[in-house]
Amino acid sequence: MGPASFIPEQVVAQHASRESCWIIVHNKVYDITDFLDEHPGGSKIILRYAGKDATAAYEPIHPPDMISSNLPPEKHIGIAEPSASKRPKTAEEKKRELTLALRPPLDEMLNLHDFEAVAKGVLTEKAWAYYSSAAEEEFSLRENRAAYQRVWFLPRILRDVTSIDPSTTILGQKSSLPIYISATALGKLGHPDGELNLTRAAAKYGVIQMIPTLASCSFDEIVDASQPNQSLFLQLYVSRDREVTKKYVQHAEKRGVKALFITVDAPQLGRREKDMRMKFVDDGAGAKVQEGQSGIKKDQGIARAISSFIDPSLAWKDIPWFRSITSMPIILKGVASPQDAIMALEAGVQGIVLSNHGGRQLDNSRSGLENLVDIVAALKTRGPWPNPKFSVFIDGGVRRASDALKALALGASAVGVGRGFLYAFSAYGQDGVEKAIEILRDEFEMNMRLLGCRTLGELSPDMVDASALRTHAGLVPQDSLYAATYQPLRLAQSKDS
Ligand code: PPY
Repeated sequence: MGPASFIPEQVVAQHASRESCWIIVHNKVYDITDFLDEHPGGSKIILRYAGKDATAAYEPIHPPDMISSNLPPEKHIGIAEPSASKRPKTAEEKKRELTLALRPPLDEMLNLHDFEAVAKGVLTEKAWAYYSSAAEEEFSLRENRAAYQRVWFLPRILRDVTSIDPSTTILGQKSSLPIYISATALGKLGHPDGELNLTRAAAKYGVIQMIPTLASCSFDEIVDASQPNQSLFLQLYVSRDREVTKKYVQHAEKRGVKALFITVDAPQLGRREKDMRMKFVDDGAGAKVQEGQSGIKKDQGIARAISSFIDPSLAWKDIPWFRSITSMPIILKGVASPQDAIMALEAGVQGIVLSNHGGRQLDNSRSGLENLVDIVAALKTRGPWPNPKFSVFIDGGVRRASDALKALALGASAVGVGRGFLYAFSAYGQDGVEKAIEILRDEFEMNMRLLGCRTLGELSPDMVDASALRTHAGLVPQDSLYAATYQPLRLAQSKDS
């Protein structure tokens, strides 16, 4: 193909079948007929865009160069020549523009819940469904927050708390706060700059970002956007093709990533029904075909549609292999029982994340906070505590510095915040993430001062009362900040209703 191969959109539109399937991505025309059956998300989803511009659907869920570097050059057909009349904006796009214009000024954001409320208004329905959804009844999602309401502080007084320092070291890397940005996928569903919003804000504030395997931006784009002294971690979904995983991990290490967080709680994706239900709403992006006629089944949800590469056979026996391919610290993300915590210690990894994957995997699994108490007790029976060679992290439901301080007092080394930052950039881009970090920093300063802790080293288990943590009977005050943004399940809709 020469640079002058301009293809009118009407010509692309003629290749809209399984026999000849062309799509436009980033103004380039590709013939993906032979690739249809190899697409990890299945051929059906691509066929919705046959003969059309697939950029909006492609962009949030694929690294930008994935199609161009995987398709052989002869399948790069040319450059799309846009038709004179551009597609009119959909009702949802118009609504989104309006809600973006009507966002409250950033300085009205007082806490991380506020970003969630704004994000809910500005995100597309699909993006909100994907980000906010959790598995089945969403019990674990709600429990992640509720658990924090069952731990109470016992502050100390008269300790000269003029200066407060919430900085720490996470896996040997300096961090201005005992919080890291946890991996959340598909950042471009929320904002055109996707995960780069996090990278840039993290650099400015000395916070560590965990890069997700399923980022919308490519791994290299994210690393290229980071500063030389900025620490990055990597979250890993292990592929069925171990060579792919090996290349990815070794490339990350070469590019300076400081730790590898292997996700171990997602051998199959949980049923996020809010996300799955979205597929019953025709977004107008695809051909107007009826289910059954085309074989297109619209019941997958975004996450399920792209998860088939994850290897369900991953097992303890694979840990030595990971050790052999990298010298980064290895952390298992998604540990939820004392037995597994001890097995991780004995397997020689450098840490664990107590997580139920933001309530998105096994519903009814306990919160990381509740597991923390039992797991710390179990680890204490097996060696020194705190153990400088084995870190315990937790994530899920963290929205306040006070949440993090409770976890730290109970033995966590640091705490991951995923959705909190995701909603911050969905609502306000990089500025939102910076504001969210500032809010947390101010909350740390105030809470530590009122607790009587000048440094995180002065926090101790006797500064919290966790005796109610095991109470699951709903004896907690109503969480109205949370309730205002929680979206209950809805009946399926048709486009016209
Ligand atoms: C999640 O959605 O919870 C994820 O961890 C990311 C993801 C996205 C799509 C497929 C599998 C996992």
